[in-house]
Amino acid sequence: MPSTLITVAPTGAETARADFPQLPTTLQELVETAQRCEGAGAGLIHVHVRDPEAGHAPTLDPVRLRDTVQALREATDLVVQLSTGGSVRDPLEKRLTVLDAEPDSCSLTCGTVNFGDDVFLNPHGFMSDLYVRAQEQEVVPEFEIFELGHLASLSRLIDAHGLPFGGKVHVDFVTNVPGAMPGTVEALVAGAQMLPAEVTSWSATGIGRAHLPIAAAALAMGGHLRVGMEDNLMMARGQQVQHNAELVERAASLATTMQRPPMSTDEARELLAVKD
Ligand code: KMH
Ligand code: ZN
Repeated sequence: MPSTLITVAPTGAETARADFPQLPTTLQELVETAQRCEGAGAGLIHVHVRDPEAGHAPTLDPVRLRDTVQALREATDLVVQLSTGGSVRDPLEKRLTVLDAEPDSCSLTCGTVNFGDDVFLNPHGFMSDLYVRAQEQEVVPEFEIFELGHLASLSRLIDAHGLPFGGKVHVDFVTNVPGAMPGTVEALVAGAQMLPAEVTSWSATGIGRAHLPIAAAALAMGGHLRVGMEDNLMMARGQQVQHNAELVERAASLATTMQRPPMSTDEARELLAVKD
């Protein structure tokens, strides 16, 4: 029976801790979150680090990043993926240094995109540098697709530099960001039909109210799942998420019902070909 990679994105860079106190932002909370989510069926954790001494703001501080990777490795078997997207205010040069923390995987967004009232910058030169650095530093990228044209940028990167470290190509559709690709079945089907031939697996997430319908559509289409408070803060209308494990549990239950049970962390490592 084919299984499902469940990625949890527990924190993100956009939600303020002051507005949502259950958001995990300290290292201790992140580790506890990772352990519970692993128990609930997650195979990979997508991490944005916060600085509790600076109002829980997003940070790319190299020591915090390295400590976070190490703590998650010691406490769980999850594939540890660091965000190189950071927040919309992080400089490109600093985003490249995320790889120095030696995560298993890193996100690599395949183009600039409108991001609510902001712009999330990913010019071609930056993507190229990140792609090559990830190859050199033996980190497996996950290609974030916020717009269908990002798939053409991914092809351009593969054509120019060859396959990523490990030889697999995993794509994640991030749908329903205000101003970008909508969180609709039609958009997801269009994306899946346009995937470059080199792609070996894909997952999808829907921001906000697209979270559940995109998960259901992705499962039906043979894709994998990403869930978490980075993308969605509500279980249902009027019912806030209290812990990321609730979203992982719901995803695992849905996947099991669809005869695609959650994959183990070993299977996740094999799927993505992360370094041993
Ligand atoms: N925080 C967004 C600006 C990623 O992690 O690579 C970018 C983002 C994507 O979350
Ligand atoms: Zn992210």
